[in-house]
Amino acid sequence: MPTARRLAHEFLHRRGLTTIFGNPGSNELPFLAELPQDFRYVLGLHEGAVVGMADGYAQVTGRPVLVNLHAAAGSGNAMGALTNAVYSRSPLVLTAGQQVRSAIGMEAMLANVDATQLMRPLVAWSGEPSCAEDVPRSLAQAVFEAELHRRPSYLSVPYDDWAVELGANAAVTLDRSVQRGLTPSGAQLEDLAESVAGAENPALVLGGDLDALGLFDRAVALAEHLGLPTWVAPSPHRLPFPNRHPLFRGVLPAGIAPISDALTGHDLVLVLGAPVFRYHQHVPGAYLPEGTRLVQITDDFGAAARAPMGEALVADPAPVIEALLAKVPARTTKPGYVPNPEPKTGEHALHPEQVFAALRDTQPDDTRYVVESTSTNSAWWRQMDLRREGSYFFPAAGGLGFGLPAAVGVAMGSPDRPVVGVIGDGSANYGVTALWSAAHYRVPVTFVILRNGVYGALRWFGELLGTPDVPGTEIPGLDFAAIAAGYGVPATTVGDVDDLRAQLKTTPDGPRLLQVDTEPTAPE
Ligand code: TZD
Repeated sequence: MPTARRLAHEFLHRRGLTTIFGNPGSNELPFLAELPQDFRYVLGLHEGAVVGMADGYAQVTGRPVLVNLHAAAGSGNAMGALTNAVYSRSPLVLTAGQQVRSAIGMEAMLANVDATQLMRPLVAWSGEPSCAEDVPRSLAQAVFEAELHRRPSYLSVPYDDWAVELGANAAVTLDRSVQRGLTPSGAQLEDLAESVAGAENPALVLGGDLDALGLFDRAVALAEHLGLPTWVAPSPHRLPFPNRHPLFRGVLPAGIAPISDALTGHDLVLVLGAPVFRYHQHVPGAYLPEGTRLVQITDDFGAAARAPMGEALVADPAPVIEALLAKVPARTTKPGYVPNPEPKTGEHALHPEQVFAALRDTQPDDTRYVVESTSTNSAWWRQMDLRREGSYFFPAAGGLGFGLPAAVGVAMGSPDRPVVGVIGDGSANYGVTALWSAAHYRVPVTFVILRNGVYGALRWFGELLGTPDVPGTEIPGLDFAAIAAGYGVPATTVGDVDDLRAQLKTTPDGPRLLQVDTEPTAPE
């Protein structure tokens, strides 16, 4: 009879979950034993980096990814990074080893006490099999829950379960398949098409989901077909539309009143693949301008239910886009792209705009950028010209520690496209151990560290909140060239802009880090 371990490996193999990101401990070893040859175990040295790498990998492959964590301590370390994976809707299947069944109740070392409660607020589903016979079914459920909800799931397994031999029923799980398909009814699509065709001045707001679902080009087709002014929904973690397209109006500001101002004059706002809305700084006001109707299309039940205003249709955005293209008459639009403005220059160090202009001019058009630089937001959008799907990734919940590991995971999951991580000198510390994984697995990724010596975004926020005099916003004395060398990544501190451009034109076959001194700026 096959063991629970054998069936679990076979199930993961059949579902294509053969790349495992993890940091193991004693409780996990029995699961990892006898791992088939074609599995790849990617070791991260801290669980925040493990989840960040897995998140990046899941986002570019669009597939569920297995994450291997150590009991409660490893799960706790992973939790900050998990907040980002929840909002990026990454189907991570988190597994944690549990003490042997007889030792959980008496709280032996490494017992994960109340394991199913630990991650519950964050994950789509959290479980622990009630007996060894239920291990294969529970693992399958964890995978399917993550896929169906597009949200991480969590499974704790007592480690004495793995060697138990199971009966024929347990193997039936191997043949299961679970699919999703959320196409709206014909009447719902007709209604929507009529609303759009009948609107005088409609607008489009696009969310990161569209990019995640491979709908970047279809979103462009829709905006062009209807000639719609197009915004990206606030706090974007991905870019669903080319940012220099003539119909692009920018990223919506993340405050209630400013969004209302930006949407003034539109009688219909169609929101595709985004929450309504992911606000950040609290700027109170009316949710929508007078006379504006908002219709949200999302496959995320929670996002539809919790929106404070508007109508929602829970559906996959793809059939909705195709129906609008087919049913609503075309309007003419101008082709071409809007040129970038001249970059601002710094006095004592490079202005971030000079760095971004250098990236734009030197890196291939299909480069994927993983960005975790919080005060350079407006400089970024002024200088970048991103025209391809899957070009931009940002921590979806604003939790720092995503950028550096996610850049590694993105590069591992998509070896056919160049990857650049643009990371602030504050942000880089939260996921810094991913440098070791990049070096160890020779992942071709360029990290550009913007060293401005401060928590720039917090200074800006301090002004906004009327609390400019807060402590703890200066971080002098960090040397990421030295830190990177310690983890095995070749690194250079760049001098002037010509030096930066010259460095960026070279293409190493492994990871490298460029440290650039930059002037502090404000995100808006
Ligand atoms: N801790 C975590 C896990 N996430 C956070 N978002 C913060 C703390 C708070 N925080 C921000 O929201 S931005 C920021 C912090 C500390 C400063 C980041 O500094 P940086 O970038 O050098 O990376 P800028 O461009 O100087 O802001």
